[in-house]
Amino acid sequence: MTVIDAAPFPLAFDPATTALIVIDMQRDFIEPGGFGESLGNDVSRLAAIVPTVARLIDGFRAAGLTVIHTKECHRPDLSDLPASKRDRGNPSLRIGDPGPMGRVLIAGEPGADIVPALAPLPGEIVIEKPGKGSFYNTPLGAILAEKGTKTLVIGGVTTEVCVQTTMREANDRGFECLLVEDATESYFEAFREATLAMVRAQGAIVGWTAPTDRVLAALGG
Ligand code: C5J
Repeated sequence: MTVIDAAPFPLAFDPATTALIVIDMQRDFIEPGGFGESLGNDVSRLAAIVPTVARLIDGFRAAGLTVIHTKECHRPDLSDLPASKRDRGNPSLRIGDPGPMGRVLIAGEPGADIVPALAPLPGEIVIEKPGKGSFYNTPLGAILAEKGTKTLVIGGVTTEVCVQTTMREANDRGFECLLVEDATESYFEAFREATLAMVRAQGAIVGWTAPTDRVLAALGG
C-alpha cells in the first residue's frame, strides 16, 4: 500500500487498484463563447486549472495507472435529455441549441470536446454522461468493477456540481475517493471551498482531499 498525505487523515491506497477520473474539462464549460459563459459565468476561473490538471494526468500516465475522462453531453436526438434539464431557467442558449461551438453539450460537437491541452490519449476511457454524476446512465460502474478499481482520485469541473455528484455516487458504491484540491474549480470560489470542506468533514464522510503535489509525490513523481 502507498499513502497520500491527505485531509482529514492519510489515505492508504494500492496504485494497482486506483484510477484518476477527470470530470468534464470540456470546451463548453472552460472556453470563452461556450455554454458556461452563456450562463453568465467567468470561465477564466476554470481555464486557470488546466495546467494543474495536465500535470495530474501526466503523473498517472507516467505511473502506468488508469486515466478516465468524462464529458457531460447528450445524444443529438436529445432522447437522454429530460425536459426539466433543458427548460429550467432563462439562459441565452439551451442544451441542443446551435451555439458558437456547435450544438450546446451535444456529443460529437466541438463544444462538448475536452479542451485540447487535456485531450485523452488513444485507449483512455471517455465516459459520455447525460447527468451530473458520472455513474448515472453510463457504463462507468461496470468498467471500474471489471478493472477491480477501489480508489478514485478525482479532478475536474465544476467542483460543486458534476465533481461532487460523482464523488458522492462513488462513495455510496464503496469506492475510496480523493478530490484533488487544486485540480478542481467552480465558477464560484465559495462553492469550491465549501465542497472541499464538506466532503472531508465528519471523518471523511464523502472522502479525502489533497493537493496535486501530494498525490504525485505518493505516485513517486
Ligand atoms: C455543470 C458540470 N456545472 N460539469 N456541469 O452544469 O459541473
